[in-house]
Amino acid sequence: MTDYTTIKTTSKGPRFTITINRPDALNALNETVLEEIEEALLENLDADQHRVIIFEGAGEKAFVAGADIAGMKEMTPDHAHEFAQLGQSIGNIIATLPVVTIAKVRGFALGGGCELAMACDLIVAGKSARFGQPEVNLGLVAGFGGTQRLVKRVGLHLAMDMLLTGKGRMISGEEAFQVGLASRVVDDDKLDTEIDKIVDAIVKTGPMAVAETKRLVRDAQHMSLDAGLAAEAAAFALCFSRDESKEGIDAFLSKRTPKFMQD
Ligand code: DAK
Repeated sequence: MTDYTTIKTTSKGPRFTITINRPDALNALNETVLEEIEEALLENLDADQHRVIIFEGAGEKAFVAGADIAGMKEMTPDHAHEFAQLGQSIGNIIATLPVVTIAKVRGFALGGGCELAMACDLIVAGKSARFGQPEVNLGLVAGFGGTQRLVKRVGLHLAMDMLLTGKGRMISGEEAFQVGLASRVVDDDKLDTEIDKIVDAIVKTGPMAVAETKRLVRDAQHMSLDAGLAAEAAAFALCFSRDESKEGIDAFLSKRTPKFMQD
């Protein structure tokens, strides 16, 4: 594994974990963190081995408390544009990876941290989680998808409340689960066990079926229903040209565990 300065990566069987490792700055995202995450995703991930990518923050206090505010102090508009492109590129990579991405959130997930979590397929929150979009407190707008993704997850009025009142409206792990922002919520000390359950479930699924399902669900966010249904029918048909579905169906009918390989 590559040595990084602001993140740690671990590869264990089907899981690849990226730990944002700046606990003294509550894991704030500076350019180095973003570059290292991008490199870890593009160069260290092995699609034949890894089925799940987990993002977490080092320490007990924060997942990620946002973009690094100190690093933005002297930023020029051109530099801010490059920073924006880097952040958006990571969001796109996470969204289009053929494997499942999970944000494991304990403590603060603010600004760019809330947005990084929302870019993932699943958010597993500890009860200590605090989600918020406090960019307006700094005289900024959200820049990593917050104004777009949050409204789709939690609806107009809660998104407006969080985005317009900033630190005035952070939501807990429990509330995030109730409003559909978090996929699951558990006590902090049960987070790892809960993620183990998810990984155990995913390794029993067909990798191509999961990748296609992820693509269809993501595309549904910006497609008409008719176009989405047509894409789903095409993907369903394609399954029948693959060994993966033959194996899944045969295993079920033979009452055995399927052995899925990448086609
Ligand atoms: N950046 C840098 N350092 C941070 C930080 C941050 N976002 N958040 C916390 N820290 C540092 C603090 O400065 C402090 O450092 P020392 O003073 O110890 O050196 C240390 O972490 C511990 O923080 P506190 O002492 O403040 O801890 P408290 O428990 O008192 O308060 C807090 C915790 C999370 C409520 C507070 O730290 C806080 O309000 N932090 C800032 C949260 C915030 O405003 N986040 C949004 C940042 S703006 C873009 C992509 C993304 C973005 C923008 C553009 N492009 C793609 C265009 C995103 C923008 C943002 O996220």
